[in-house]
Amino acid sequence: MPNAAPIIHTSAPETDQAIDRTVPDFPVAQSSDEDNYFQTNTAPQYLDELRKETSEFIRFHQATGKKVVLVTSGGTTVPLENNTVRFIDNFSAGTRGATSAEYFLESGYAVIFLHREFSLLPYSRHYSHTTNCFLDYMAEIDGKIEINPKYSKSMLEIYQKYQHARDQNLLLVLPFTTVNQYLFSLKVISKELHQLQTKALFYLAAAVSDFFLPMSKLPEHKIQAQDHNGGKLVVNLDPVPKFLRRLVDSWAPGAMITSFKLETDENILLKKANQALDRYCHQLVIGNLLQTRKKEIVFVKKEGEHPVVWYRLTDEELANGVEIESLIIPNVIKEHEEWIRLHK
Ligand code: 9Z3
Repeated sequence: MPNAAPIIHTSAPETDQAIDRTVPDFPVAQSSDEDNYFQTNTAPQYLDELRKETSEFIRFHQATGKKVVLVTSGGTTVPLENNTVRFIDNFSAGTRGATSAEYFLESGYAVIFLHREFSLLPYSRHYSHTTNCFLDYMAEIDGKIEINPKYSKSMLEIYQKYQHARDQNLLLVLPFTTVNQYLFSLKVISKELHQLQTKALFYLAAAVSDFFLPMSKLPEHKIQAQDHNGGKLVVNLDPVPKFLRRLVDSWAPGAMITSFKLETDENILLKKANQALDRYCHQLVIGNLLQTRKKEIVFVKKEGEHPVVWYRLTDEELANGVEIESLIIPNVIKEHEEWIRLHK
């Protein structure tokens, strides 16, 4: 839950894991190999705590009988230094993930929300990253600070849903910052979710970097301008391993897996979505373009009567605040129900 004192924090680098660069012949990671990734990159120190929290949450919902969805959300950072001053990042604010989590909760799912720390959270998203400062939602009434009556009705509705999720232990909020933290967390959570078999759903909306600097190549300290040719910094990144393959065939076989495919060129979106399905053999790819992601998305499946279906909002719906996730989630849930039915 987004409670007052979360135990795990991810945004500060673990500097005591810095590698001694004076040791010669430090092995260079073969990052093309998925399994090798987890041997040559260091696990976050809090990983056991994350496993414990996940396992307790899943055990709790084995008893309630609820379906559990893992929603990943937000961008990942790629540190360029171990004591991280510089890093590569991407645009994602976590709107898709935070919004989707709310619709899943309202549809009766328990949600594990693995998100980029300080990106949008379910429910608080309505107030946290708007152009309003949170103080703009307040008003001084008779010498006391209160919610501005203009916002109080809508805020009460959101607050009640948020409290319901808290009271019923329906939302487990777990953070990551770097792509390395994301990958280790995904693996651990997936293996825990495996226990739920078909009742587990993966909804991978985080914008995960395709490139990273393996720990074996990461400089310990801030890169100095004079160390480089003419003050230029040339960054040579490795490909991030194709973790989806492992997720499908060994971390959580049995679960239904939905991934997102992001492109900026509409001419290649469907081809890339199909390629992902061929490569990883999971159940559903949701394609979207950066430019229109809040307005239209496409479901791409391998089989079935309608392997490609577009969902679109009209301009009027958009202007009235209708969210595309209100179309996405019921249809993902339909696919999940069908998945459970077929694998009984
Ligand atoms: C998405 O495509 C998400 O819908 C967005 C949401 C990141 C576009 P916002 O956070 O944006 O609401 O602003 N996520 C998946 C992106 C991704 O990295 N997919 C990988 C790929 O395309 C596969 S897992 O290769």
